Amino acid sequence: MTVTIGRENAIAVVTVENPPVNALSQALRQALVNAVAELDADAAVKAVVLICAGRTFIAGADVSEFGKPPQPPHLPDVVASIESAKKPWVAAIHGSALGGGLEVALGCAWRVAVPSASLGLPEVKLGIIPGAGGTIRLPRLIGPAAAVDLVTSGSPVSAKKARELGLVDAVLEGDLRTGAIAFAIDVAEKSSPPPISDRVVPAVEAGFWESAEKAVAAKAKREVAPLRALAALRKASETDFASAMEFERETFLELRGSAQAAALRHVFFAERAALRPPELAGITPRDIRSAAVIGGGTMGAGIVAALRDAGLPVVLIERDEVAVERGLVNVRAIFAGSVKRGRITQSVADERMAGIIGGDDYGLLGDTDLVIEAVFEDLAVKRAVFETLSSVCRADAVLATNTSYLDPGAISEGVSYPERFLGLHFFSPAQIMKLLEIVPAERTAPDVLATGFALARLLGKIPVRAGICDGFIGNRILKVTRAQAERLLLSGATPSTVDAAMRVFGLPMGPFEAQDLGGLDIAAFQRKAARERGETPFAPVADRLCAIERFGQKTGGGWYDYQSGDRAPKPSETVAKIIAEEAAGRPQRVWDDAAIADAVLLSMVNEATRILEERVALRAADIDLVKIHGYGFPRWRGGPMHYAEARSLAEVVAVLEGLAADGLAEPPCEALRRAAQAGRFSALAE
Ligand code: T1G
Repeated sequence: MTVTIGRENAIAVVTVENPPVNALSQALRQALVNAVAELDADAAVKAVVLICAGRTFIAGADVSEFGKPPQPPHLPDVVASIESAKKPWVAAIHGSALGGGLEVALGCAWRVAVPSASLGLPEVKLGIIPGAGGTIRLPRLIGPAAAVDLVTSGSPVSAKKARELGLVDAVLEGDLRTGAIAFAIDVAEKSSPPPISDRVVPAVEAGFWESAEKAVAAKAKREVAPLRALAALRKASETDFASAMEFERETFLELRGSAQAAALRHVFFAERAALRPPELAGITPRDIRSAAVIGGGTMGAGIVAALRDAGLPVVLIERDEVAVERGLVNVRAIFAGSVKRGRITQSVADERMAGIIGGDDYGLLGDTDLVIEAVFEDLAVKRAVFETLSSVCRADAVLATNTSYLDPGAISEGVSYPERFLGLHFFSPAQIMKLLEIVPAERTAPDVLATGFALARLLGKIPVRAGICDGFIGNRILKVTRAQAERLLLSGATPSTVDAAMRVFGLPMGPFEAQDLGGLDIAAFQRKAARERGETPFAPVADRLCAIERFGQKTGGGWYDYQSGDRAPKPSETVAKIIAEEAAGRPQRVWDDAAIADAVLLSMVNEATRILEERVALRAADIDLVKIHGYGFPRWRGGPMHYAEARSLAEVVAVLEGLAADGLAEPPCEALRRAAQAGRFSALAE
C-alpha cells in the first residue's frame, strides 16, 4: 500500500495504490490523514486531487478487516479530516467508487469522474449500512429520495446518472489525471461549496418515509440491513449531523457483528474465490472465440442467449430445418422478453439474433472453439451427437454436455480426443441463472477444465467444479431434500406446513410448491432410472401422485390443486387422503416451523457433507454457492454449510441424532461427526 503526493504547480496530487481494489485498509486510512496534515501545512498548495492507481478508485473499506476489532484512524475521522482540510480536495474517480470509497469522495469538496465510472454504497449487500457518513452526507448532496434508492438497494449508478443526481460535479472525457488537475486549478480560484456536513437535507413530502419503508421492506424481505439503512437516512434528515453520525456508526458496528453480515461476507469472498479455484492456478484455458449449441429447446435456447449476451458468435444446430426454426423462435422470445423488461433495447436484441446461425448441418462446426450439447436427456441420443461432433470438430475444440443427471463419462465414451470433453451444467433459465456446475470427466485435461471456468467468467456465471455422481452437487442434495420433506408428511406435517416453514426460513418457495412448478414427472423419470440401477429412492406419495398423473401446475394438480388460470396452490383432499394412507401406523407429531426447517435443512447438510467427503465438491463454500445460485437458498443465510457451521456442527449432529432416533431423518454421517469434532467442514480436507 502506498500513498504518494505529487505536485503540479499549486495542485497536489495524492495517488493511492493498494491493489487489487484500493480498499481502505488501516494503513491507507492513516496515510490519508497524514496527507491532509502535510498538505494543509504546505502554503504553496492551493488544491488537492485524490486519484487512485490501478483499475479502480477506492472500492470501499477493507472487508477482510471486518472480522477484527476496528483500528484507528476510523473512517468517519478520515472523511472528516478531508472535509475540514484547508485546501479543497477533488476526488478523481475511475472504476468503482463504492462504500467507504464514495464516503471519502463525499468528504472531498468536489468529485469528478470518467464516463465509465460507477458510484455506489453497496453496504446493504454485505448486511451492513454505510459507516462513515454515507447515510448523512448523501441525502444532503443528492436529496433523500435518490439517497434512499442508492443506499437501500446497494446498486451503483453510472457517472452519467451521478452527474444528473449532482453526486459528481463533472464527467471528464480523456485522461482523468490531466482533467482533474485542470478542474482543481479552476476551483482553487473559486470559493469552495459549503462542506456537505453543514448542508441541510431537503424536505420531503408527508408520508415519504412511511411509503419508503413499505417499499424497502417489500424488497428486503428478511434481510435486515436495508431497513436499518433507511432508518439512518431518516435520522439524518430529522436530526443534526453529529447525532445522525452517532446513530449511523452505532447501527454500522452492530450490523457488522451480525449473523447476516457474516453470512453475506462469506458469500462475497466465496463468489470471488470460485472464479479462480487454486487447483487451476497457472493453467491457461483454451481460447473461446466462437461457440455452438446442439438443441434449441428451453435449455439450448437459454444457453445460446447467454453466449450471445457475452458477445460470442453462435451456431445453433438442430436435427432438421423445422426444429432449427423452432429453436430460433425460442431464442428470439428470450430476447423479446429482455426488451419487454427493459433490460436491453430492440436494436441490441436484433444484434444478438444477428450473431446466431441456425442449421442442421454439423459441417458448420468445423472451426468452432466450443460446442455445448443440450439435447434430450437420453444416453444414446447424446452419444450420437458426440460421435458426429468427433468427426467434424477440430481436435482442440472443447466439447461439453449440459446433462443434469446422466454420467458425463458414459456420454463421452467414443469421443475422439476425450481430454477435450467436460460437463457444463447450466440451470434454467440458462441466460439468467448464475450457477454453472463444471463437471470434469475422467480424462478431461486441466486446460479444458480451466476453459470451463474461463467461460463462466465470460458469461458472468458462478462456476463450481462438481464431481460425477447422480445429480452432481445440486440435484443430489435436492433429491435428499425432497425425500426428507416427504418423510415429514408421513409423520404429521402437510405440504402447506412444510412449504410455509421453508419460506419462513427464507427460501422463495417450499419443496412441494417448487415441484408443482417444475413438474413431478421429471423427478419420477429419475426415480425410474434409479430403480433400474437397483436404488430405492424414497417417494411413496410422489409415486402415487404421478401414477394418477398429478404432475403439478401443468396438470392442474400435484401436491396442491390449482384452478385453471390461477397458479395459487390450494390444499388437496386427494393428496391428504394419499398421505393419510401412506402414514397409517406411523407415529405422528405436531411440527412447528423451526422443527420442520431443522429436519429438512440439516438433512441437506448431512448429504452435503457426504458430497464433501467424497470430494464431489472440493469446498463447503462451493456447496453454499450451488444452493444460493442454483436453488434459491437465501444469500443472507450464507448457504447451508455456512449456516450449519455458524450454528455449531455439534448441535447439528445432536438434532439429526434426535430425529434419526425417531425414524424421522437419516442419522448424521461419519464425515459430519468428524467435522463436528473440529467444529468446521474444512477439517475434512485435512
Ligand atoms: N475489501 C477487501 N477486498 C476486496 C474488496 C473490499 N472492499 N473488494 C474487492 N476485494 C478483493 C476481492 O476479494 C478480490 O480478491 C479482488 O479484490 C478483486 O475483486 C465504512 C464498511 C470493486 C466492483 O462492497 O464490488 O465500505 O479474489 O474479483 O470483478 O461504509 O470487487 O483477487 O483475492 O470482485 O473487478 C463496500 C466490493 C465495502 C465493494 C471490483 N464495498 N467489491 O470487481 O474484482 S463496505 C464493496 C466489489 C464499506 C463503509 C463500509 C468488486 C469491485 P481476490 P473482484 P472485480
